[in-house]
Amino acid sequence: MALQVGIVGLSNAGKTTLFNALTNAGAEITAYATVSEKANVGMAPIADERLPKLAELVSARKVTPAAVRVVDVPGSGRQLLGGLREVDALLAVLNGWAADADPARDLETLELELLVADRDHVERRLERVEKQAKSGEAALRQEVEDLRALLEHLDEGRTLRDYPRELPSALEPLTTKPIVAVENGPVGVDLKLEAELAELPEDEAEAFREGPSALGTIAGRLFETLDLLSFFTVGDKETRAWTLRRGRTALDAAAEIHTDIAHGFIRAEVIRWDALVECGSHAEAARRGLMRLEGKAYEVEDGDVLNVRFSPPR
Ligand SMILES: Nc1nc2c(ncn2[C@@H]2O[C@H](COP(=O)(O)OP(=O)(O)OP(=O)(O)O)[C@@H](O)[C@H]2O)c(=O)[nH]1
Ligand SMILES: [Mg+2]
Repeated sequence: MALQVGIVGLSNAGKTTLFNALTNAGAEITAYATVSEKANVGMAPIADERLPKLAELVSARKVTPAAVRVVDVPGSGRQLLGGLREVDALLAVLNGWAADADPARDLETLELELLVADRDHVERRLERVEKQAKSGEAALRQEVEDLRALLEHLDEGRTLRDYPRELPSALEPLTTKPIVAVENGPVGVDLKLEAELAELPEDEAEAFREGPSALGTIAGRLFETLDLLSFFTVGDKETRAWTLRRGRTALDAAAEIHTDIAHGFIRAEVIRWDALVECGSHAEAARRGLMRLEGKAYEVEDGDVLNVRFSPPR
């Protein structure tokens, strides 16, 4: 399951512009607040300069970067924000380009809107569970009590993050998700330019930029915030980058590739990407004794090239 990121921001902050820059999906940008309630959903490839080097080794016919699923909802209304409850992280776009821009103030306003949306979410859940609890089931009665205590906490002007107890497990709050703030404008990231560059071939876009791609920087901050790493699978049919949470195992990595591969997992051949590039081929790497055989519990490291041996399903 690909990682999911939700774009949030006040009306007209540049959310859809960021969505287009990340996904090159060409969603409609308007100078007025969007009236449609349709979310934009797309895949954003994560650039990784190690990938083409690995692909070259095997003359891969297909090169597939890792990708995150990006969801962009118009405005910041409560119902709309509900569409973001399943994402892993939030990207907050702050207007830094308008004449009266005040990104710090906007971030505060946005955080407040997220909190209000979460309070609504808790209240609605409470109403629903109160009805169900009439059946007398103990677990439900307990949840009603927990939700009431939480609502009281929020109504004292406090946040979900500083709630001293564990949150009821059925909740899907927004304000406890990791949040990466992106200032849209001359000081932060020029998203309008990035969205235009996304439509150009990579080498032409590169020539326009002075430093590293702003989107690369955003992806880097997401990786840091979510504690992610990249691993690779290298083959002549397809060479591909994947993302995984730090601390996960070879078995988790296998499941990321395909559930059948995880089910039939026997061993993983592992080599660091730069060692493989230096050797020039898997055969040479094996000859030099640089390919390790690892089991299911092996903790995958950033830059690992994995080849999972598995018994196919019968
Ligand atoms: N000058 C300038 N204008 C920008 C920039 N980013 C976005 N805009 C403009 O701001 C307007 C709104 O951009 P959108 O990306 O549609 O904003 P949004 O946050 O998706 O808006 P809603 O979905 O309506 O909430 C458009 O007219 C954009 O062209 C920027 O970096 N500089
Ligand atoms: Mg929009």
